[in-house]
Amino acid sequence: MDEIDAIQQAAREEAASRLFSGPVDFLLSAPQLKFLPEPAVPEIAFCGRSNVGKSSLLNALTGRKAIARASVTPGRTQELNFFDVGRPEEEGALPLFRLVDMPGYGFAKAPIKVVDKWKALVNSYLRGRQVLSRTLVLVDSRHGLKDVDRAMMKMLDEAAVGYRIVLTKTDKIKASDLAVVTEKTAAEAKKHVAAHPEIHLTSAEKGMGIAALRAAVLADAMGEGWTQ
Ligand SMILES: Nc1nc2c(ncn2[C@@H]2O[C@H](COP(=O)(O)OP(=O)(O)OP(=O)(O)O)[C@@H](O)[C@H]2O)c(=O)[nH]1
Ligand SMILES: [Mg+2]
Repeated sequence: MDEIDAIQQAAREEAASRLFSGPVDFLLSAPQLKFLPEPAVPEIAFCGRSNVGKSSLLNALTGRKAIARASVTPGRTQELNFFDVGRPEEEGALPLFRLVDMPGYGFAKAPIKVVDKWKALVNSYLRGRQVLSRTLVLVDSRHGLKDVDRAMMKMLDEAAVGYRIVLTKTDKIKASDLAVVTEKTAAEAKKHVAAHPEIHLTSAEKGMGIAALRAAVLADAMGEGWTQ
């Protein structure tokens, strides 16, 4: 990154940080597709295996401790939860965009029927939602990509939904191991047409990578294009 890039990046992060520290409000929780909000503003969805840290990352990005419910028990988030970001002053005005916390996949402990219901809800939303701008695919940095993640990435490729791969819980892994998993993940991302080539390294716990991801999410929500 040269000096001008670094200055531009700092300015983007500053703008994103200001926006995210402004109004962020829980809108609604949709247990079925028919309860989705009107598709009125861009949406950014968080997906990944159960317990990977989706709700915690949403909290970290918005600087709120518990706007999204996180838990040590996998299967905590069971519905599509919508959060409004950037609510204007005027009554009834639409927010700038929405973040969508989703149930995790690959969770074997809930009854199979329940897991199938979550899967159908998440997949139909991801495949069919017109206002979905981008998706974040979260991957535990200690485990790297698993087959369920690859299946999700393939589905997003086919649905032409652009996504960013976000490695989570980087505070729990040695720097040398993190470098290896990042490189492997980047090599796989290159083979997926809808994957952004950059791999985001984050810790919701320690704040690593959060400012940069905030700026990326804002750019995605505003429809700034990227290609491989
Ligand atoms: N050390 C560390 N722990 C984390 C981090 N992010 C999440 N966790 C922990 O991981 C557990 C799961 O976090 P959640 O945010 O609930 O995960 P989720 O992906 O939303 O889980 P489901 O809703 O069940 O799919 C919680 O105990 C969090 O405190 C992180 O960056 N570092
Ligand atoms: Mg959750």
